[in-house]
Parts: sequence; C-alpha cells; structure tokens
Amino acid sequence: MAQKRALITGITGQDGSYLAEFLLQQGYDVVGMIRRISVINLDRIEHIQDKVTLVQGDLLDEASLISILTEFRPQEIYNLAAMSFVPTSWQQPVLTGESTALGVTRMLDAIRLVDPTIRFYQASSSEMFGKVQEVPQSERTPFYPRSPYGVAKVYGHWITVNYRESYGLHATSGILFNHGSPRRGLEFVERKISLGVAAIKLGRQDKLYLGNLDARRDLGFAGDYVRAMWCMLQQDAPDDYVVATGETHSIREMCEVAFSHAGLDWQNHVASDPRFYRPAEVDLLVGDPSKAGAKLGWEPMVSFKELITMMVDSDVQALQAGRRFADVTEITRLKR
Ligand code: NAP
Ligand code: G4F
Repeated sequence: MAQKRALITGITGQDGSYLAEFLLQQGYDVVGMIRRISVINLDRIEHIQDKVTLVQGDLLDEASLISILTEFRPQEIYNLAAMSFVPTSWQQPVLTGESTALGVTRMLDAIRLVDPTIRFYQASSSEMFGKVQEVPQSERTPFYPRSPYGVAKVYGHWITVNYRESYGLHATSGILFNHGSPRRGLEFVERKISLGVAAIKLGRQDKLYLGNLDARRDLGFAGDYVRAMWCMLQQDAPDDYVVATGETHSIREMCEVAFSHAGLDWQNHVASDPRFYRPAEVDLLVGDPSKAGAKLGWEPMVSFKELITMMVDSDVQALQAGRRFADVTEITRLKR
C-alpha cells in the first residue's frame, strides 16, 4: 500500500509532537506546518526533526494553507494549531478568534478548494462545555463556553460540522478533555505544579502561587489522546467524539499528589494569588468517553496519578540536568 501523508498544524506544540511520533510509527510521511517567527522553537520535535518535513504556513493566512495542500497533497490533516492558553484569550480575544476560530474555516476552505477528499481532524475542546449543562459531558451535551478561547473553539467545532454537512467533507471534531505530559506548556496548571514541586524539592524556591484550587478537571496523558485522533480519521464516516478519562480531580488534589510524590506537604508551599483567578471560571469538567470506547476501541492507558508523578519526575530530572525554564508566570497574570 502507498505511504500515507499527513499534515499536522501545531507540530511544535505538545500534541503535535506526540502525534508526529505516533504517525511516524504508523509509517506515515509527516509534514508539519510551523509559523514564521524570529527563532523557531523545535524543542519538542528535536528528536524526530530529521524524519519530518517542516513547512512554513500560518492559520491566519489562507493562501499559505492552499499552497501547502497543493504542494504536499496530504490524505489527512490534523488541525492542532491554536492559541491554546485560556487566560491569554481574555488579553488577546481577537487574535484568539483569528487562529482558534477563523483559522479552522481557512483550513476547511483550503481543503474544499484543493482536494475535498482530504480527511480533516479538528482539535475541539472540553472548554466548550464551560458552565456545564450536564454531568458527565458527552457529544450531546449543549455548549456554554466561558472564555473567548471557549467561544472560538465552539465556532471551530460548528464550522467543522457545517463543512461536513455542506460539502460532504470527511471532517471530524475530537472534543478532548484536558491532557498533559512532561511536554506540556509551562503555564498550564499541571505543568506549573510539577515544575514548582521540582524547584521546591531541589531548594530553588519555597512557594508556588496558584489561583482557584477548587476547579475540577478530567485530566489524561497527551500520548494516549493523539492515538484517539488518528483512530477518528480511520473511520469510514466523519463524526464527533468525546475523549476523556471519565474521572475528575480538583487542582488541590493535583497539588496533593505532586507534592507528596516529592515527599513534601503541599499546604506548606502553595499560596493563593488572586491574579491567577479568571474573569469567568469553568468549575467542573468530567467527560463520558463511552462513544470513543465503543466506536474507536480507545481507552486511556495512563492514570491521573501516573501522569502527575511522571511529570514531577521529569521536571526534577530536567532541573538536576541544568535545564533552564523561562518564568512565564509573570507574563500570564491577568489584568484586573
Ligand atoms: P500547544 O502546546 O499550545 O500548541 C499549539 C500549537 O499551535 C503550537 O505549535 C503553535 O506554534 C501553533 N500555533 C498557534 N497559532 C498558530 C498559527 N496562527 N498558525 C500556525 N500555528 C499556530 O497546544 P496543545 O496542548 O498541543 O493543544 C493542541 C490543540 O488541541 C490546540 O488546538 C488546543 O486548543 C487543543 N486542545 C488541547 C487540550 C489540552 O488539554 N492539551 C484539550 C483540548 C483541546 P508555536 O510553537 O509557534 O507557538
Ligand atoms: O491548566 P489550565 O490553564 O487549563 P484549562 O483552562 O482547563 O485549559 C486547558 O484545557 C482545555 C480543555 O478543557 C484546552 F482546550 C485548553 O487548550 C487548555 O489545554 O487551567 C485548569 C484549571 C482552571 O480552572 C484554572 O482556573 O486550573 C485552574 N488554576 C488554578 N490555579 C490555574 C492556576 N490554572 C493556571 N493555568 N494557572 C494557575 O496558577
């Protein structure tokens, strides 16, 4: 059988890096789209850089997408690129809409124009459920987004459904609940905690400042979740799927597990900082992954506790090895 080619937008991100690894293992020719910036950060894909083809393009620029599809002719596209950090979406709501919402339309339109047989995966989000209308959340749960990011993702989801219904595209939306890994961006709460625990364990800091500890999230391992993305595009018909663990844990529990793994008591080190609270919060997320289980045969392999301890161990090792991390907490504080 001829080798399949996949295009990944957001290949430099957490999920893009795991998906690229996974697709290479499946024998794919992987093309990754990166945007033009003054210094390209290939940290997450350094180890596979010579096995993938990198091409410049931007979700803000439809012509760049059209020319990539025309040149590379992928059979599958995984649209993972987005402005993905929820607090920044209040600070940069228009940019968030341009990439996270309209960027999806630009890519769908490029597919429609260049090759409507391309299979398309859209990285939708549990953030769309926001102020949840039922517990647990499934593919049938109505959306009630609580951030400009969530609103943009709702648009991305519905334009995917619309292009599927209007033009018969094989366009699928994966509604993924939170997933982290040792490659998670430093601002997201589970990584902020694992890196904070590692720094405290090694005596480099004493306090970790966090926001709302009562929020609850359904948190899995990114390596498991990219497998679900691929399974979705192997189905005969496009559809929507919730991908989640079915468990929910508070941020406080994340702290307990992470600090106790390092032999520390979280209550001695975690302090509250009102600047990390959000203008509107998503209090509780817990997904019902039964459709993904039944139709895709997908289930998560890594538990909540395994994920958090894996992340703490990885950050302790990284700091011990002399790796330096930018302090992003200052620049992600919300103006009040
Ligand atoms: P991430 O680590 O923040 O990666 C985002 C990627 O998008 C980066 O490669 C970034 O490139 C790229 N990007 C941003 N704007 C772009 C633009 N205008 N044009 C081209 N590329 C652009 O995010 P992630 O955690 O891997 O998540 C992947 C996708 O899944 C995102 O769409 C996210 O919203 C969605 N999602 C994530 C989760 C989760 O818990 N991780 C859950 C549900 C849905 P740079 O390297 O240049 O910044
Ligand atoms: O880690 P977070 O920033 O992730 P959030 O907002 O749930 O978004 C992530 O998951 C979405 C899927 O539901 C993705 F679509 C999105 O791209 C992203 O990957 O915050 C999680 C929770 C929030 O309730 C927040 O208020 O943790 C709470 N939290 C408490 N203290 C904090 C902090 N969050 C951050 N980032 N930093 C804190 O200090």
